[in-house]
Amino acid sequence: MGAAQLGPIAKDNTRNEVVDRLVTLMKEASDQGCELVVFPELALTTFFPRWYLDDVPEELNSYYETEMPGPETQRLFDQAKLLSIGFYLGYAELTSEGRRFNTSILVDENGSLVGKYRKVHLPGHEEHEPERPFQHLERRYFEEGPDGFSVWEAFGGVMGMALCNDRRWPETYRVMGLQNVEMILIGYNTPLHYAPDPSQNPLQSFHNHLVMQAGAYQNGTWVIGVAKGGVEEGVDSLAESVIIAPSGQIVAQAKTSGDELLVADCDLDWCKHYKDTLFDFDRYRRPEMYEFITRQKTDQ
Ligand code: CDT
Repeated sequence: MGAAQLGPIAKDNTRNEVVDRLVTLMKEASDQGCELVVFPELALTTFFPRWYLDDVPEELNSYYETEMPGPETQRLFDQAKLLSIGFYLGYAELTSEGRRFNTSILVDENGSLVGKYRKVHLPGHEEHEPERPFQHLERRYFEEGPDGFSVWEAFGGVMGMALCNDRRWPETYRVMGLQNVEMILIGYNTPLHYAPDPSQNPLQSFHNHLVMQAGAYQNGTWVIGVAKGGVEEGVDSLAESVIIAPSGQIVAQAKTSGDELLVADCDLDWCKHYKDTLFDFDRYRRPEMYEFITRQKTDQ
């Protein structure tokens, strides 16, 4: 497995410049024997939800893909096929009906689409909040994904996808865990400054690993968390990409906040150690005790 962390993408970087970086990391992954390489969330552009762009709609639209592959991304699919390597890629999707999603895709070693995921948990806010040092307008620029968490049989196992904020919610992992997932791929963009409660700022790193390690262990699955990190357009974002085993242990971690490939040998049979023992769902789960979880959002 390769986890291809990206450093910042500037506002005026072209798609071609970004795809060059992705291809370089993909080739490196292939050279190191990877079968699958994971790129971050919104990996083709800068993290544009940091700006309120209602007065410049043509700029806003420029951040979305209307085709996948499109003219600039076809190269990535061709390269994958040439190298016989799969990939996960996050991007902003604009559908032919004009719907906007924060999306990821899983592509196999023949360059064919395995599955598509549209982000379920959209963080941030809908309206311009000028008092913030920067915006987090995912709730303005995207619709909540309507399809939930699926899994796909690919790469000799059961694969799942999620995006960034999803990783903080235990339901994300459990819904896929219940479908016997063996590897969950998660791209993220996490600013180090959290405006609604800056007391959380120094805990970003801790929380990042806490949730993904817990999700891996409690569901007996691999979790691959891949950042777009570093200072992007003045906003510092968490790096610390990781490959986490079903034991909850981190087996590889990024050392930089730039473009960096992490590699690990991920034996999917390791999942069985947890799925067939302590977390034997069939034997030990008590779903009738958990009805609150799907009946309501809160205790209201
Ligand atoms: N991209 C994304 O989902 N980022 C959020 C930032 C915190 S909410 C403003 C995250 O959960 O990491």
